[in-house]
Amino acid sequence: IGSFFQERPVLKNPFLEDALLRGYLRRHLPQEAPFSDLCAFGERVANEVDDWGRECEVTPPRLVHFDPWGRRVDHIVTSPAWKRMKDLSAQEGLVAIGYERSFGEWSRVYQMSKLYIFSPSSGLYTCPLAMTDGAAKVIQSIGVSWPVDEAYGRLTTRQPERFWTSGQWMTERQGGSDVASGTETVAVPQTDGSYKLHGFKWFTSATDADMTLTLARAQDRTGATTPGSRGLSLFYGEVSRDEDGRLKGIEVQRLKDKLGTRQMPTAELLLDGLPLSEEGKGVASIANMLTITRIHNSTSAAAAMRRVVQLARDYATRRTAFGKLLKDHPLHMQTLARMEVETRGAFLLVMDVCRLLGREENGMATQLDAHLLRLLTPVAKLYTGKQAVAVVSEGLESFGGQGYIEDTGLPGLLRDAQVLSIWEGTTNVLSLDVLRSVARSSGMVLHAYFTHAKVRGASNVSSLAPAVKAVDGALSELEDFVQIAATRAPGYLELAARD
Ligand code: MFK
Ligand code: FAD
Repeated sequence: IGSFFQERPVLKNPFLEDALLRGYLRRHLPQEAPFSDLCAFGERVANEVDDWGRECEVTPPRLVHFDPWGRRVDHIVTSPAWKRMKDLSAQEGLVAIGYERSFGEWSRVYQMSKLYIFSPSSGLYTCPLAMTDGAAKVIQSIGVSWPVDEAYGRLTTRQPERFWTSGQWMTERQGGSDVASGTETVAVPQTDGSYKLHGFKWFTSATDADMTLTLARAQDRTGATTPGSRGLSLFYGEVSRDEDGRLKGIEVQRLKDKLGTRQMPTAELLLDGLPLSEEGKGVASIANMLTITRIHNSTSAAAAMRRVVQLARDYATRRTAFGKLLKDHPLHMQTLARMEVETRGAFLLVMDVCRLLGREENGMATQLDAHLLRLLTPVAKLYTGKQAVAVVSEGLESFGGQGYIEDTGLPGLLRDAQVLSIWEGTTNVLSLDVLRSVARSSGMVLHAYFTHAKVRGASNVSSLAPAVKAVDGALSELEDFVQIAATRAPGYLELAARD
């Protein structure tokens, strides 16, 4: 078989390898304290956690419907590595940091920096963490009182034995984007003030969660429900088992067979009699969760790009073609440089959103900050989701054929990137969310954006003036735009059907 064996790309400490991350934190954070934590965590990710992530990939979860004696148990069996990820997440404060707020307005930047280092090695554990963070945020914004105070404490703890993760069960067969008309789950009031839920949730990720937030239509005394968004309420439910290990009030239909995110269980669930207490604000309440999970999504997208660039850069110092290392081929370096530019842009956009979130949560946000956060959250999610697929795909090509080989661990990066533009709102749905934010704020989010661009030192400030003016006109044109799009769409379908 010959004597040549190619050296593989080596994952080094992702914090130390990331000059932009370190530079950004040094420039913005008032204290140096998180540096030692991030550096130590980066070391742990490279030397230990990355292998666990791989183990999650090759040992995907499986569903055991029945015990040996034929009783229905619906056990979701996950790998030991997946369980270690849960303990690690608590110990490292991957959710807690955002709620301890030891670094004031910079706490979110610190937390997301840690997740950014962790994400590509996490075996998709960042998914339950995103939903856990989102659930804590919803509980906090609704008010941390009984019975959810215990849950809040568990979601935000650093103690592994107490730590809980949460699900976010919104999607039903009829509607993932349009949950307002797609949700058929009904909540039947019980005499003790709780509700029993009856319905079928079509996508439930990280189904091994300890609790969930979900949407349902509460029945009134006559058994009637209200259609549309106004009829939806938000429910909290604990996922518990009886002494025999059977899930209480939940039936797991099957685990999904997915393109990627295979490390993590995504189930179809029948909710039947799950005892929940109503929180009562439906879509608007879960919007707080969406803000957090969309920021996590953006962080994971930037992280996927960074990881593939780091590995490709390393590989360029080890692989020789046409008599010289890849790093000495200007064309190859141009490709890597383009990936680097995309990655940097994504990182800076995401970190700015995290900065704004941190300011809002610490009572430091100006009106401008609040508008920017509302506008940039969907923009960052939709843009970085698309970027991640393109950059990671390009990244795979930079390893040549090896980029396509499963046990290098590289193809998984692309599979897992593909979901980032789909879940948590598809690109078009988020584009509409941007329009919603413009309309609801009477255009103030766009004014905030252009003002921000000025404050942040746009080189040609005067050129922004016409743009600011255009924003006023744009609002009235929005209606026309939507109208035109709506009338042209059927035309497109007719055209496509022609020979
Ligand atoms: C690695 C990281 C991974 C992250 C975790 C991944 C695992 C989870 C995977 C999932 O995919 S979970 C499911 C995610 N599902 C979605 O993202 C749903 C996509 N659809 C939307 O986003 C729709 O826009 C939405 C369902 C939210 C609303 O559609 P509607 O029914 O047309 O909403 P409408 O009537 O305009 O708004 C209802 C209320 O919500 C309004 O408030 P009010 O009732 O007070 O008037 C809106 O202002 C509010 N709202 C909607 N979107 C909002 C929002 N408020 C703040 N921010 C938003 N983005
Ligand atoms: P549809 O809403 O049917 O969308 C189909 C297409 O139509 C999309 O291209 C969309 O952009 C477009 N479209 C829809 N509406 C509009 C519009 N108004 N204008 C223009 N275009 C539009 N959901 C959960 O609740 N919890 C989970 O844990 C969860 N985990 C998931 C895990 C995975 C791996 C995946 C793939 C999905 C998961 N989802 C989960 C579901 C996910 O959030 C939805 O699939 C997603 O929101 C899209 O909804 P849908 O599948 O119903 O697509």
